Amino acid sequence: MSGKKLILVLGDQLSPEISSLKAASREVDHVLMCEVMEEATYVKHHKKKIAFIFSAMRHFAEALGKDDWQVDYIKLNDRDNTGSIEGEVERAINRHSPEALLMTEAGEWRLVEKMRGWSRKFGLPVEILDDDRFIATHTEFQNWAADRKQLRMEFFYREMRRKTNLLMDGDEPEGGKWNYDAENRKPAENDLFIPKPRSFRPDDITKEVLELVADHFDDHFGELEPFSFAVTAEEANKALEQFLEEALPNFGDYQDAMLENEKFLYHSILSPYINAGLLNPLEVCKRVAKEYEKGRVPLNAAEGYIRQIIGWREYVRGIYWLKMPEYVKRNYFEADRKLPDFYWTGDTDMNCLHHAITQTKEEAYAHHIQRLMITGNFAMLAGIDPHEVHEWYLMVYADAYEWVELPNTLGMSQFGDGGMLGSKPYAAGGNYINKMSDYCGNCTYSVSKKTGEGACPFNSLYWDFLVRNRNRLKGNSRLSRVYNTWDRMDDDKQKEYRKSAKAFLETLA
Ligand code: FAD
Ligand code: DLZ
Ligand code: SF4
Repeated sequence: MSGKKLILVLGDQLSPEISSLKAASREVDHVLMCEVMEEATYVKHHKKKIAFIFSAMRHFAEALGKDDWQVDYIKLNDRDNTGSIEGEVERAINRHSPEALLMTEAGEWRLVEKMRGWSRKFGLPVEILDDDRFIATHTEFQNWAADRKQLRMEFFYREMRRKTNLLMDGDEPEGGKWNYDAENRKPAENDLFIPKPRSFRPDDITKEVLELVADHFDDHFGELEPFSFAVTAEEANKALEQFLEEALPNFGDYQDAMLENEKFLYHSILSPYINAGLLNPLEVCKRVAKEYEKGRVPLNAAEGYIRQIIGWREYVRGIYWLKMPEYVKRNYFEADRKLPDFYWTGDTDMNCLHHAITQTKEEAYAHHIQRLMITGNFAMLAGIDPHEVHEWYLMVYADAYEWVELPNTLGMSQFGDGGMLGSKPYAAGGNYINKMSDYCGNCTYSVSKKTGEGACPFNSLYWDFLVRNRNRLKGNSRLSRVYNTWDRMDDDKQKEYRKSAKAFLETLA
């Protein structure tokens, strides 16, 4: 395409190497970036998430301007802002009369669908380029998935290791094994030294955004301040450097651990930056591999971290584009209970849920095991409508975009797709939570009590979930031992479990 183009850059495409900018000319073309109500409210995102995106967008537009790009930046409160990306594209077309529109594919299906209609709507050629921040293209994932009965992450991950050559020793995986997860399940002790993630003081741009968000999104979930996110690539790189130095060596060992007073443990807290474009995922993995090569971190930490990015992250995106749009409607267990109010307040006597939700309100962050085994596990055991659960996760986390959030929530955590992502539901009673955390020691409920007054609700909900859904799960060989245990229980004990679960579920209504 030759002639003047309009380049649309979205709020999660904040990278100078994004494919749309690589294909554009800073002398001839115009870049459009816009803060719009529609994106901030199609679900009511956490206040911190909106502030992070808007501030990162403003800093990125400023950097592009300094780099001689011609940028139209539309602020949320600009007088003529139409409130939607489509409306802003139309206004920019009227201002600049471009001969074509150019953009990198949006991350979410709903926006891509809209963009597909723009050529007809605006009477212009529209070119949508692949998002090459990802390692696998849609076609590569489709080819990998074709003819496979089971789409297991582990096998896809090996392909990505070969493609990127990360932690490879010729054709073989470094150290002889592809996956060191078995070494990564240590519970954390309270006396461990745990570093704090890097935090950043708001500059004038961020301060202006914080005021804007306070004015316009007061009724959204979450606490806006204190706000300490990185909002530029330079700051995000500082956060990465600190993670590599201080937390990565222990990342593997304590990946599944939870501590009441440690919100971040040895996690990287880089997902908002990677997903928005401030950090490039492959570059992050190369830095991690280098730390291993230099002997500064053990293999289980480096491999575990790299697997999360080139394995899980790429794999969930592949599933999303393979299965949308019908994927979002899946509800394997036909669960229909409403999301309990305490998901919005954190106000519950269940100490594990209280902590995971309160920190989500404060930080727009919870780590993977909190998302999977506390809030996710509870929602599945209690039979909450997975669509409500999905919307909650999409709203409350600073790193949440549907392409990554939906397969993780509906698939991995709720088993709503019937087992595409996981070979069995991630269901667990109080014992698991007690083993991996220190939550139970300060809980009103007793984790060792199985039923009746004061018993940990996870214990009875676990069995109730399995029994309620037996017809749907009985063919799963990985659950046969669990069902055998249930069948060997005496009648009275079984009844007690069901009665306790029923009584508890009634309190949720
Ligand atoms: P670390 O533990 O330091 O992991 C390193 C990086 O690996 C992350 O930054 C992330 O980029 C990647 N990663 C790890 N696990 C996954 C995964 N399962 N899927 C994709 N990438 C992964 N992640 C999101 O980025 N956005 C979401 O909206 C999101 N929703 C989730 C919902 C549920 C129910 C669950 C169980 C997980 C979800 N995840 C999501 C995955 C994971 O929980 C987050 O990526 C992680 O907690 C981010 O924190 P971190 O950067 O400290 O991660
Ligand atoms: C998440 C988000 C928010 C809150 N606001 C904007 C915005 O005002 N303008 C914009 O271009 N992008 C925003 N985003 C990110 C988009 O929602 C994201 O690009 C799509 O969900 C596709 O992943
Ligand atoms: Fe959570 Fe049960 Fe432990 Fe309380 S006792 S913290 S409800 S697992």
